[in-house]
Amino acid sequence: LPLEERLASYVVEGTKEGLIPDLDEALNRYTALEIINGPLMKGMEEVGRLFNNNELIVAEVLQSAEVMKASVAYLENFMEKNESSVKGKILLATVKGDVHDIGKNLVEIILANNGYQIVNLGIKVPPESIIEAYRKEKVDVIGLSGLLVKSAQQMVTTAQDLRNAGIDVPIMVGGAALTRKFTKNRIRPEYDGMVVYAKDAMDGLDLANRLMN
Ligand code: B1M
Repeated sequence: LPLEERLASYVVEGTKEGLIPDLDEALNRYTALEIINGPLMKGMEEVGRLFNNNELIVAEVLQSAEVMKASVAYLENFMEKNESSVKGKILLATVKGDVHDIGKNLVEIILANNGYQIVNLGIKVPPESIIEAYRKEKVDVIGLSGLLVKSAQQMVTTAQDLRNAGIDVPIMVGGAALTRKFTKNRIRPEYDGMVVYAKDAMDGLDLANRLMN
């Protein structure tokens, strides 16, 4: 198989045999982020498709997730770091009821490598915990991630709870179940501050930079 297809197949097969040498080879041709956004994401999309067709079980998807996480952890060492002074402090959380965190953690890496201080609250984070952390940490932006369809609705609830707590710092939302339209029509009306939608981690960085200026 060509290198790109081999990389995708590690994720699909959920195996790490030979992964690191192939990542090293890929690094001669692509940047770390291009490898993640290209072949590795392609593998994840295939996993999602197979899972949807009942051709994979959750345990197998977990193994794929492990490969993706290991790859991102390795590639992080090769990412450009912007050693500028701290641009701002951003809270990140996967919303209540949702365990998906690979995308959120990628957003953390990209932001942290580009001058942001990150408070990562992890997965299944209820609004109360976000409010508490906001008050303690005084972040500049609250970032919410979610991949399940129900997580989009949970973001609406979270925005309402934040507003009821008197919080109005910008919110950045992202994740596969979300769209720009849902963000605009359903989340934004429920919040007093700005609400922006990021389609991927680089878009998240771009938006964060704009929010801080
Ligand atoms: Co699940 N899962 N999963 N899963 N899983 C999906 C999301 C699904 C679409 C698969 C499918 O059926 N085709 C489907 C959702 C269906 C729906 O709601 N309509 C699904 C399901 C159903 C489930 C379970 C319910 C399965 C079950 O138990 N029966 C269960 C849910 C448990 C729960 O949350 N309560 C479940 C569990 C799991 C695993 C634990 C096995 C594993 C997650 C492991 C982990 O994250 N630690 C898993 C995985 C791996 C997936 C798929 C295959 C891949 C997700 C992923 O990591 N993508 C996924 C299908 C798919 O997306 N193709 C699927 C790679 C990642 C880098 O991309 O997260 O999209 P992503 O992040 C992107 C952007 O979205 C954006 O930037 C990132 C990259 O640049 N982004 C942000 C994300 N957050 C952002 C925040 C920002 C900015 C940008 O600012 C704050």
